[in-house]
Amino acid sequence: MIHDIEFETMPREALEAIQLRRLQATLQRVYATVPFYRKRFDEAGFKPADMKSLDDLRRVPFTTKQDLRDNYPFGLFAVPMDNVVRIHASSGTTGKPTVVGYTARDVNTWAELMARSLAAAGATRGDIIHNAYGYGLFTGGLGVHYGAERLGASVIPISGGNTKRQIMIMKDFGATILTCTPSYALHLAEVAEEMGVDFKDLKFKAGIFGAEPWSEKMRHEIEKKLNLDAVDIYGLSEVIGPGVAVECLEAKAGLHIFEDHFIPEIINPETGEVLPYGETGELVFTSITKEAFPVIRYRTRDITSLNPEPCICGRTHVRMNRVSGRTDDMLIIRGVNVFPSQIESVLMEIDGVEPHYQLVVDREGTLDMLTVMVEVGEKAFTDEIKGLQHLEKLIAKNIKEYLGVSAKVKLVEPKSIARSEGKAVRVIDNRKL
Ligand code: DLL
Repeated sequence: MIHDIEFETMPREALEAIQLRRLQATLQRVYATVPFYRKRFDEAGFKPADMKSLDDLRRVPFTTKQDLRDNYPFGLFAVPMDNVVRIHASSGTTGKPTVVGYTARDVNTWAELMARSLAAAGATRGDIIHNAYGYGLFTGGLGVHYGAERLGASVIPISGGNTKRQIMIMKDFGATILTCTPSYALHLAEVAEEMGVDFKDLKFKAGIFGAEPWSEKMRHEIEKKLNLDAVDIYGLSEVIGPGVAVECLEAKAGLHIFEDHFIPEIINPETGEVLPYGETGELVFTSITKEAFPVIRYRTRDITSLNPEPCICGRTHVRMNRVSGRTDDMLIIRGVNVFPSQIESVLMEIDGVEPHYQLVVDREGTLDMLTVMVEVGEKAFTDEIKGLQHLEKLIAKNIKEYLGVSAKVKLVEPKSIARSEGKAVRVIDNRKL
């Protein structure tokens, strides 16, 4: 289902004309109202009036997470606080959170984009949406909530946690769409099984999962265990929250970026050079309709590539491939670059291994040690020791073979790795670097 036929299927030429107009207006506005941007542009010798074609965007300086931190909390807002009606923040792992603001019009834009996203996964006004993204400063809960109401669906604002109660409610209320992180979806499946509830007896048709990286294998696992179609949704607080990009149910092959609101670029994270379609690098966004907190060439640190091929669903917006990791997620283990998602792909190829894992990095003397803790299914765990040792060896061998790094593998009991209600914690780095 396409929520906004006019904009989501707009011919590229018309779309680009709108992008340029909106981009010019945004640059003028931030230059006039945000001292940080004025200074940055001046230093780079860039004037908003220089923006003559979309290609000129590459002349504009980048904005980084550090810039946001330096202007904590409200320094990059482009409107007076009188016009700000909502504030969210993303929890940083270290230090202060990143703070973002919305005007009434921004909240309206966001609701529209989330309505588009839910519709892309097949949701209609007849659906009951069980929304298990956390409500609060995190954008997941309220983002989905406003989109669901905009669509006219019934939304259950269950938020995260109290998992047994969630299972009871989804069953009794007959929810048809599930929204939560992919790791929490798997946890819901696990708890349902313990309670003797079979997802086949529930009414879910689709789930809209995001806020953390997940793999194609994990999609199949979720679809099988929860008996629904699983689509990927992407977003980040700095850009607006969830609803920056979403997969369509028809193709489930990459996420359409809502390009009438955000201009994506892929850059080489080392040099800042813009890369052509298809090449993998760091995703950069410029918002072109936001009022309170516009972002100009914001470096997301997310790694992906863009796919301009037309899609069977009819949307003309470019697709981004799954995010495979973040530039700051990368572990360097004895000189080898390792992304958690690469370990996940190796694990998911092996029978008997569950999609619950954690990477622990320690430093012994001057040597980095990577330990991969991974759960095995009940059946494998009750097997004899020999079988388990064989499995450990096989995992270590595959990691070495595919990633070129030696890891200690520790098989752990089913359900022994902490479950998360929101984003899963995949890496524990004990090195004091
Ligand atoms: O996670 C917004 C969101 C909520 C997206 C609900 C989707 C669903 P932040 O807390 O600011 O915002 O975290 C943003 O999460 O830069 C990515 O690294 C990661 N991320 C978000 N969606 C995906 C996804 C929300 N589908 C950061 N795949 C981003 C992989 C994702 N990573």
